[in-house]
Amino acid sequence: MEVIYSTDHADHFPQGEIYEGQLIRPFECPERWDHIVAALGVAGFDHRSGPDVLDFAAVHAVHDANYVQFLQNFWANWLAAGHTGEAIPTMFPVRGLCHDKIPADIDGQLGFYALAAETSITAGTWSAVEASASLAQTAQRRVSAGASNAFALCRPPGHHASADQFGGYCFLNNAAIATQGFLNDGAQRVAVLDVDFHHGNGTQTIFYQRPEVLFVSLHGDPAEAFPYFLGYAEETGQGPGEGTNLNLPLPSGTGFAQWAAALEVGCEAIANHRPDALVVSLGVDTFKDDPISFFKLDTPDYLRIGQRIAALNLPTVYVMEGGYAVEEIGTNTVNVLLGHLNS
Ligand code: OKP
Ligand code: ZN
Repeated sequence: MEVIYSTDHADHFPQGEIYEGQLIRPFECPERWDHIVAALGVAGFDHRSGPDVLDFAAVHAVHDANYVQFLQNFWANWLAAGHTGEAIPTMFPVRGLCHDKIPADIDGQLGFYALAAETSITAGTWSAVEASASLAQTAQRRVSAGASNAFALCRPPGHHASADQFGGYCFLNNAAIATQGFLNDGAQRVAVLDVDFHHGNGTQTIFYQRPEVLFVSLHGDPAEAFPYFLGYAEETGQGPGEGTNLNLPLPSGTGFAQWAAALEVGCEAIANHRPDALVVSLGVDTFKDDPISFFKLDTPDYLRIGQRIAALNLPTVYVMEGGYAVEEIGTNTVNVLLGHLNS
């Protein structure tokens, strides 16, 4: 399995995350990447490449052009406004205080395009975000060109990013860009399987009305877990996309037996969709010791996840999402890939 990766991820290293009333060192940190690369090395994943230059065709097909421009130009505009610290949104268009007009002021824009306040924008954020998206696109193009599978070691992650919102550590939706890339390159139908602990609200909304993309997500029940306002089982798609969204929310304490039963339901739905390609939003924050999640998966379980996904027998792109038990993130991630290859 080819690994697509880039050291540019390190350009995004926010110093602060608002968490439980304090500004803490963010859970989504550069060392996550180091641990994954180290584990890939130990496991012999020696076929590694840098990304091709990002082609914005697929990006603009899933993201709002003004939003992309906002991200691209944000730091220059922030500095021009006289701000020097990293940018943390504090006010949002919410119930009763909501308009489609984009504020002229950069602070207003920051809130307009944000869905949560834990995600800072820094000087190097765009560089890392662009690189991260290019990894997903490069992996997709390798698979569209005939490879059976590929792993895009994305950082920052992407599945919370909607067409025009960042948050939950995400800016561009890497999995959605890969999915759209498959369609652009000739796939009739694509499935996205999101196994990150958190619901992939961004990916869901991007494809909610699109019948050719099936979105399946296993995640912590939104009544109890971020992103709180989406991810319920009753969300099944809309209009022409009705029936192509499958949410499998699970309760606190879910262990592998229960999680694997939900995976089985998800995999059957994927097989029924008859996709030409599969994109896996691979988060390993389902791990028992993850500091911000509440499932109880253990390291060997990740081998079985990869095996089950491989049994779908589809051209597959794995796109890295979350995982915050930093010491174990490498082994858990690599176990999914090893399970896939040794199924
Ligand atoms: C990103 B990914 C809840 C705090 C939630 C944000 C979590 C973002 C997860 N009390 N913080 O899906 O791994
Ligand atoms: Zn997550």
